Parts: sequence; structure tokens; C-alpha cells
Amino acid sequence: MIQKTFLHLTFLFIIIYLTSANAFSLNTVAKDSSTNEKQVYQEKVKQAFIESWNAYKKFAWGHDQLKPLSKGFRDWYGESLLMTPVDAFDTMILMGLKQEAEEAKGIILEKLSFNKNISVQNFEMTIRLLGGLLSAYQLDGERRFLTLAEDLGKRLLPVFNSPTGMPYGYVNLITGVVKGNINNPAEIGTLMLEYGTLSKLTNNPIFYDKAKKAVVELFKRRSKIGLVGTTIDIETGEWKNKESHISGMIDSYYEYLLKSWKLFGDPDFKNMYEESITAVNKYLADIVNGQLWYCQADMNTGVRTTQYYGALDAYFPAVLALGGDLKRSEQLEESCYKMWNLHGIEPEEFNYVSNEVIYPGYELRPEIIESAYYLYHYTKNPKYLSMGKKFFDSIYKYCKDENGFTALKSVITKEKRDSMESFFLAETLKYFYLLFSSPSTFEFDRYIFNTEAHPLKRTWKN
Ligand code: DMJ
Repeated sequence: MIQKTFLHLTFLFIIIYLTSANAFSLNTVAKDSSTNEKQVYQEKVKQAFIESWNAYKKFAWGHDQLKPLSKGFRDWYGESLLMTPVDAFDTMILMGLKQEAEEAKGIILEKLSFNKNISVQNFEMTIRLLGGLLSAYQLDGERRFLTLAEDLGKRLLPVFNSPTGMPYGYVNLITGVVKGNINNPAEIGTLMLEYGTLSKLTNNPIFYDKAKKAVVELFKRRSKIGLVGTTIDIETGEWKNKESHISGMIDSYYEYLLKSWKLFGDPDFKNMYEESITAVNKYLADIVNGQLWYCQADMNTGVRTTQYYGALDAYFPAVLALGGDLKRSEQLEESCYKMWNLHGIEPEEFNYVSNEVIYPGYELRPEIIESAYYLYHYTKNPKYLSMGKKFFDSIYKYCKDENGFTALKSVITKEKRDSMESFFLAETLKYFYLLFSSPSTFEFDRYIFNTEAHPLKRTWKN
């Protein structure tokens, strides 16, 4: 009897030992295979970056951006402002691509000049070039990057010379002549991280103060229910298009309210963000068949106008996650994933009730990947890695060309369009790379990404 019990116990012990040993080894295998897979994808992303950069060097060297299909280039204003090298430089640093970083740095320091008689869009200059140069300075330490940033900042400043303090859309880099009095919240409110950082790094408060006044003036003109519209006359302060949403022309206004609070610790931004996000969730959040989306509505009444969502809107899960609302963030990323899978790659805009595609293009946009990266950082849930792999595989399948990667005219037909925006190297591939990296590659919590994925760090006290 005793012998039998002993045998039973031994057997039980062996089973428990084997199960736990097996479980342990399964976990180890799972861990190893996910680590290996991450490394495999990280390497694929790096290769994609190198191929795109090489194609830029071969066909568009010294110009703003590559046209992969025609093997040509595009300069936004007839003269180059080196959009691709400036936008791509910090991605090279993060990926450890020393040779490529030297090439980009070399051409920027040798050739980049803002002393050009051209009228440029303040918003794009700020997020791509000013943001790129500031982050280049912070990551690399080369003082000439900061000198270039300061020169650009001073040339852009006349945009704020309006009766309200909200910026004009365009400014001539030599004469300071401004134009574009009908502007939108994104272009008015997506300046603070770059102008603010420039002030802190040069000890000149003018940039911070002008950019902050613009945001405050915009916020003051929110409707009684706390929403903003799509366009506003910055001379009179009168709203021109009263449709409210989280999409293009408003999008990064919300992103910068939150991030300006995080980067500068300025409580005014905290208050503006909290009031705004409450209104957005109250009037624009839209549950359809159990899924969360954000709709378009009248800024004064909150009455819904359309139920559209698109590639640009996929930045919002990242904002929600950074703002601490993981529940909505995860729900919305699920919806974004559904949008991606509808045609195997996401459209610029679609109707989330009827699934009808409204704008069928895909511009190599980063937002959905950015959100997967934030969510993986906060939750460590491997499903965001799987999403990332899916996104990368689709882009590789449909957008890869002989020379780099190219936009799509239609996600339905998969017909290509001759364009590789600089944000593909600045953002899309950077967020992929970071998603597949080990957490020690980049100290997420010490940086704030501008809306073009240029990481900015608080190196100042006040
Ligand atoms: C980028 O220039 C920025 O992310 C901007 O905020 C929105 N558009 C593109 C990427 O889609």
C-alpha cells in the first residue's frame, strides 16, 4: 500500500516536473521565436530603408524627394530644401546606419540653405525640416544643425504677424511676405513642439511665445460644446468650415496639445487637452457594430455629418494611449486593423458603415504603425507585433518597386503612384524599426515624437 502510494506520488511528481519543465521550455521557445522574428523583421525594415535611401541617392540626390517609378525627383518649390535627407537623418541614427548618416549629414551641412526667394508652407517646414534639424542636433550634437534650425525659425516667424496671432499658411523665406489667411487647426496648432524646443535650445523665448499664443487663440474660438471646425480665417477669427473631426486639417492639433504638456510641462496645454479630448469623445466617438470609430459632426451642435475614417486618422490610438486612455486606444486600433484588412492595405478614407472607399490612395503613411508601436510599448501584447508584421508585409507586397517604395493610386486595384514621400523614411520605417526593436534600443519615455516622428528630448530645466 505504502509502496503504491509512493509510486503514485513519484509519478505525480514526474508529471508535474515534466509539465512545468515543458511549459518552461515552451515559454522559452515562444520567447525565443518572438525575439528571433522581431530581429528578422527589424533587419527587413533596415534593408527597406537602405534600398530606399540608395534609390534616392541614385535618382534624386540633392533634391526633395524621389519619384520611384519615373526614376526622377520632385522639388516642392522648384528649388530643393533637402526634405528627404533632413527627414531621414535621425532614422539613420536610430538604426545605427553610420555611413548613410554621414552621407545625409554631409549634404545637409554643405548644401542646405534657407536663403531662397520662395514662398513655403509653414506647417510642412516646421514638422519636417525644423523638427528634423532639432532632433538631428539633439541626437548628433553637431551645432550647425541648430544654427540651421534657428535660421529657418527666424525666417518663418512673420507667419504670426496677423491680427489674431494665429499664423498665415505661407511665408516667403527672404522677403517675409505672408499669404493664406484661411488656415486650419492642424496648421495653426502643430508648431509648438518645434518652436518651443527652438526657444529652449537658443534661450530665445520668441518662438515659444508666438506658437503658444496661436494655439491659445485657436482654443479660445472653440464652440460652446468644446469642438473646433476645419478652417478658420486667421485675420478675423471667423470659422469658415464648421465641420469637426479628428482627421486631416485638425488631427495633430490634438496631438500637440497633449505632447506640448508632456514636453514642456506647461499646465495650460494640459487643461486645453483635457477639455478638448472630453468633447471629442463625447461628440465624435461613434460605436458601430461594437467597434469604435470617430465621425464628422457640426462643431456647434455636435450633430453628425458623415461617418468617414482613414489612414491619417490612425494616429489617434497613439494619442489616446499617450494620454492614458488605453481602453479606447486598443479599441480604435482594432478598428484601424479592420480598415487595413478590407483591401489588404488601408485607404486614405472610407465609410465605416457601408465599407465604401471614398479616397482609394495609399501614400505610404505611418500613422497605423505609430499606434501599433505605442500600444506595444504600453501593453506588451504580442498582437501589436503581429499587426506590425502584417502592415510591413502588405507594404512590401504592394508598394515595393525596383527603386524604393512607392505610393498607391488605389488600394483596390493596387495601381502604383510615382511618389515616395520623405515621411516614409522619417516615420513609417522608423516606427516599424522601433516596434521590432528591443526596448533598450530607444528610451521611449525620455522623448516626445513630433508629428513627423522626430524625437525631441527635454534637456532644459524650465
Ligand atoms: C506627415 O507629414 C505627418 O505625420 C503629418 O502629421 C500628417 N501627414 C504625414 C504622414 O501621413
